[in-house]
Amino acid sequence: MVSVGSADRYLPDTIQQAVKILVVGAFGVGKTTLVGSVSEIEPLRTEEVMTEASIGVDDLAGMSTKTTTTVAMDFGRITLNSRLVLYLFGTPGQRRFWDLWDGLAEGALGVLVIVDTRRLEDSFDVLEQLELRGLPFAVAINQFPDSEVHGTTELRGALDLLPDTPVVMCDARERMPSVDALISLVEYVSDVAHFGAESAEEAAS
Ligand SMILES: Nc1nc2c(ncn2[C@@H]2O[C@H](COP(=O)(O)OP(=O)(O)O)[C@@H](O)[C@H]2O)c(=O)[nH]1
Ligand SMILES: [Mg+2]
Repeated sequence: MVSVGSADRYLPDTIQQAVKILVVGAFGVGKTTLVGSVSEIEPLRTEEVMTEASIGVDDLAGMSTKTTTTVAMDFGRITLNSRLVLYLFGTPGQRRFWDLWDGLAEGALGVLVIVDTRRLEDSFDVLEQLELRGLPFAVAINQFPDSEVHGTTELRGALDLLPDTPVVMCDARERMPSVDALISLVEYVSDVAHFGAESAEEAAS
């Protein structure tokens, strides 16, 4: 018998597809937060207190309380519906980690890019890299309390996105909007690759 406490850790027998999703974005946009919000297993984190060396490299402006930076990645899992499970790999967006992406992107279905509109320009490099690498992505705008509210049309323009790239508003601290962002990505990639995804209603349960 499976004990109550461990029930979440086991996948239902009905699961037919396990897919890998990368969660990327500039420093401090909320990658670790989002993976933590949605993961049904205790997320694995490799955070390290910032060293003197990375201070000044990782821009701390506006983030006085952030004292850790992701040095490798976050890992989490979410069962989207009875047949589909996502494995999430939160991957640092800083330039010095781009070589890591090659290995991590292998076999990935798609990428969720988290963007902080207070520092929009920090996301340009990440988006450009994804385009160069031909990785399909959706954009999740992580709304912080002091973020100005922008419409998706305006953001699309500012980020120079293709018309079919999904853009979703999100609060990385909240499970449902974060799950919705992942569903948008899966649906988008399904359309592109005729991947057998399920409807958002089933996934939201
Ligand atoms: N207010 C607010 N704070 C957030 C949100 N997402 C992340 N944070 C905070 O912003 C900081 C950076 O988030 P983190 O997930 O570590 O960013 P990462 O570098 O992309 O992994 C942390 O202190 C979070 O608690 C959000 O949606 N709203
Ligand atoms: Mg992080």
